[in-house]
Amino acid sequence: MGSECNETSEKPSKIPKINFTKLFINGDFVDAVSGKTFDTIDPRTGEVIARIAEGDKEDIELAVKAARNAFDHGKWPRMSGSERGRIMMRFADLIDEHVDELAGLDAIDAGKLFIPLKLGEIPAVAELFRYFAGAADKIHGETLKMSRELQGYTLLEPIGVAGLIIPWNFPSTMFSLKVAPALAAGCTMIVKPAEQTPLSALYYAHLAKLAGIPDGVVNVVTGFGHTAGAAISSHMDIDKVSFTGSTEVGRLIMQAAATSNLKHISLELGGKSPFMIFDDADVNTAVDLALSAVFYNKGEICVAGSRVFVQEGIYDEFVKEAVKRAKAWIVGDPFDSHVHQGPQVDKKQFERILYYIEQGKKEGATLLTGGNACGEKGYYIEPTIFADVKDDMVIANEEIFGPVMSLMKFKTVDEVIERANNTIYGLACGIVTNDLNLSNRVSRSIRAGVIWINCYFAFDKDCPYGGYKMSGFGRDNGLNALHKYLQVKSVVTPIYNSPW
Ligand code: TXE
Repeated sequence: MGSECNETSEKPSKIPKINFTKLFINGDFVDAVSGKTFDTIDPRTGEVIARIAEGDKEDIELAVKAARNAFDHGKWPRMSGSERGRIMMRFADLIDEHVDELAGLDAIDAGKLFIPLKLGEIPAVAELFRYFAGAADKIHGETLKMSRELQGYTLLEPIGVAGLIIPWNFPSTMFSLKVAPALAAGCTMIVKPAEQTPLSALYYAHLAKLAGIPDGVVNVVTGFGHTAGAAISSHMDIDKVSFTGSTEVGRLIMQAAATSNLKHISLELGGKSPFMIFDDADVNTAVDLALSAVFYNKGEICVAGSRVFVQEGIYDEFVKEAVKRAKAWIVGDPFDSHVHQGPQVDKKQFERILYYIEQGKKEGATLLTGGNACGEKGYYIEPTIFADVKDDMVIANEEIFGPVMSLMKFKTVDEVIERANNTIYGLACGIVTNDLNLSNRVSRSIRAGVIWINCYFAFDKDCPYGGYKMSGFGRDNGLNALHKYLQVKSVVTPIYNSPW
C-alpha cells in the first residue's frame, strides 16, 4: 500500500443505514428475476457495504412493461402540468428532509465528501426538481404562420419511455439531471445507476413513491452496464436514452439505438478540458481555481480542467504556489469535515489513475508532487502535479478522471487557443484573466460546451452544459434539457371548410 495520507484526526460520523437494496419496479422493491446480487463496495476500505439486486435483461423487460403501461394508460403524462409540478415539489421537499441519509449514501458509496454533499449537492438536487416542477405547466407549442389557407399549431408531447443510464461520480446530481426534466415532460422512465453507486438512486425511488409519483413512472434497475445497460439501449420499446458516461460506452449506445428502434439519444461523455491562466492573472486566485478545477471530487468529474496552460510570465510563480497548496491538500475519510479529497470510487478507477501517473513518468513529464497511492487501505491517491507536459503525451490527451494536473507553458494567445482545441473532446474551458477583450476572444475560439471565466464549476440549474465534438450532444440543466424529453407534433386544419 502507499504512503500515509495527509489525514486529520477527526472521527468520521453520519454513516448511513442501508434500507434499500432491491430493484424498484412498478412501485415495489423486488428481487432480480435471477435472484442474483452484486456487492457495492466502500472505497474507504474496499469492504462490502451491501448486496444489491443484480438486474439483467428480464428485469429491464419488467421495468419497461411497467413504464410503458404507465405512459400509455397511466395518469402521469395526462395530468395537468401544474399537478405534475406539485408532486415534483413534494419530492423536492422530501429530498431536503432526507439530506443526511442521501449525503451519507453517496459519501460511503462513491467516496465523496459528506459536508459538500449535505450543504451543496443534495440541496441542489432538490432545487433542480423544483426548477423543472416550475416548468411542467409551461410546456407549450407555437401558433404557426402558414402560407396557405390553413391554420396550424404545434403540441409538445412527452417522448415516451426514457432509459436513463447514469455514472458513479455524481450519483445524486446525475439522477436529478435526467429524472427531473423527464418527469416534468410527462415521460415515464427506467433509471440504471452505475454498479459502483446504486444506493442513493434506490433511496430516491423510495422518496418518489412517498411523494405520490404514480407506480411505474420511475423505475430503478440496478445492475451492470453490459447487461442491464445494454438491454436498455437496445430495447425496442424505449423511446429515448439519456446517457452520461465514457465515450466508449456512448458509442455502443449509439450503435444499439441504430440497430434497434432508432430511439432518440443524448450523450454526455468524457472530457480533457483546458484551463488557461494568462499573465495578468492574480496568482493566488489562479492557483485556487486551478487546484479545484482538477482536484475537486478527486478529479472524477467530466469537466475537470485537467490540462492547465500557464502563460510564461506567471509560470514559475504559479508552479511554486500550486505545489505548495497541493502538498497541504488533505486526503482522507470523506466523512471528516477537514478533508479535501476522499478515495477514488473503486479499485478499477484507482488502478487506472495510477497507470496514467506511471505513463506520465515514463513519457518524461516532471512529477512535482504526489504520484502515489496513500493510506493503509481503500483507494486514496495523492494530489499529483506534472510539469513539462508535452501536447502529445498520453496524460495530455486521455481522460484520467483522477487528481492529476498536467501543467503546460505557453507564450501567445493564438498558440494556446490552438493547443487547447487540439483534442477530441469539447466539454468545458477555464480562462483566468482580467482582460475582457482577451476573455471574449478566447471564449469564442474554444470549441467546448461551457466556458468559465475567472471561475470554474460554476454550474447552475438554468445554465445548460454538455459537449462539443466527442464529448457528446444534448444539454443537461436549463430548459434545453426539457426539450430532450419532448417531441413536436404539428396539427393543421383548413381555415375555411374548403376541401384539401
Ligand atoms: O464508465 P461507463 P466507467 C469516463 C472516465 C472513466 C471512464 C470509465 O474517464 O474513467 O469513463 O468509467 C453503464 N450499455 N467517465 O467504466 O462504463 C454503466 O453501468 C449501456 C466519464 O465506469 O461509461 C454506468 O451506469 N450502459 C463520465 C454508465 O454506463 C453501459 C462518468 C457509465 O459507465 C454499458 C463516468 C453498455 N454497454 C465515467 N457499459 C462523465 N462524462 O461524467 C456500461 N454502461
